[in-house]
Amino acid sequence: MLQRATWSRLGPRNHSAMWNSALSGTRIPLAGGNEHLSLRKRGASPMTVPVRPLRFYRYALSGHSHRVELFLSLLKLPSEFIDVDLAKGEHKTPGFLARNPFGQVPVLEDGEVTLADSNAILVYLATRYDPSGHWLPREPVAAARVQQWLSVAAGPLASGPAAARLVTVFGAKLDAERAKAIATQLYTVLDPSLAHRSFLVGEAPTLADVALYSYTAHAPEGGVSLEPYGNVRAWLARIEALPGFVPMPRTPTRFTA
Ligand SMILES: N[C@@H](CCC(=O)N[C@@H](CS)C(=O)NCC(=O)O)C(=O)O
Repeated sequence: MLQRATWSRLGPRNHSAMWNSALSGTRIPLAGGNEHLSLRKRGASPMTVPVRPLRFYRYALSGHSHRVELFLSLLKLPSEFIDVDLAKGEHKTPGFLARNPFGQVPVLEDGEVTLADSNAILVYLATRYDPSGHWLPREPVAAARVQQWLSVAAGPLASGPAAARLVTVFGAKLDAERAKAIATQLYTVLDPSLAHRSFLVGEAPTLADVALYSYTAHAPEGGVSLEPYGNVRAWLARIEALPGFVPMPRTPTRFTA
């Protein structure tokens, strides 16, 4: 049986001066110095909220699910969570396969729209429900940079730290050493790229940060230590300080780095 948990995050929260300036159309400098993200002015695009709560099919210990859960919370969108028990194979039942033929969580339903794939869902939510425009900037270079990191999330993040954690937490029969080597390569690139900017695509958080957060924060559960990567750890802390941040549950494992 799919378990349902009603969950809703509505109501005003304190926004930092940066977010207020973002909402009012301030130009936020991006990495590299010469590029700027022109944020849409308040009211320039319709501020839409779902007619009814979004239905979110997830597995609580899945980083792919968590990145969507995190973004729903950051956007304060009313949502209903439906827990899919992967251990019991609920993701391979006809009912679930009708929602996602790949038989994977997460899946989002918004009225008549059904979407699978975490990054696709992030893009949908940002495009539809983020009036500020900063989570998925339209400025060409910034948009391309966000996409670049989404590809990293679907590539080395999945085959590196996420795969290493699958081995230690879920007993997956994967090559743990290879996964850890990919993770090391990834964080060796990621760490210096965060040396001179607050977030992956500049001074404002974007979908890039949401997509890379969950499996990076939980990399030590897979035996991937973040100790050598001070910039990465500082970036994780900045994401955790965002209004609306929600963590993914930690999984105790004897392999934790
Ligand atoms: N590309 C997909 C990957 C999702 C994924 O790997 N989901 C895992 C849980 S983290 C899953 O459902 N695995 C079950 C399976 O593949 O059978 C996404 O980004 O949503």
